[in-house]
Amino acid sequence: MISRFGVSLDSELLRDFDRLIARKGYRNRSEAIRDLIRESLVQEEWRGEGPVVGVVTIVYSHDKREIVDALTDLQHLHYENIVSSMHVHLDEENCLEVIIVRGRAGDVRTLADRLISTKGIKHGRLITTTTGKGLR
Ligand code: NI
Repeated sequence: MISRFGVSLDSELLRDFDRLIARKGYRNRSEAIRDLIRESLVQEEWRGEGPVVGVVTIVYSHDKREIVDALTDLQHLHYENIVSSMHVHLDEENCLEVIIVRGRAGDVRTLADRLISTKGIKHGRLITTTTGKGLR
């Protein structure tokens, strides 16, 4: 079932919004607003106790063996929160690791923080997404 509702807002804000959604390729405001609402709901899931899914990306130099060891230890310690991981050799020196994580938001965030804060990591990021359950 579809519900319709009206939204009142500043015309300059609406103009900026229309420009933004056109650039992103949305066909209409409704699609863009639906995605904004879903994004808020997903971020709310991450504040709750329910299960979440995320992706951790880390870039580091494999020359530093202690980083590789520390990352492996961490992933074995938290194997219950790790679905899968992929390692890409970016060049002679740099590695990209992509780790799919799931579980309770707090546990997953703690694991991501520990991976990203491992000494020697050049760049790390947690992408917060959803199991899709309960999201329309
Ligand atoms: Ni590598």
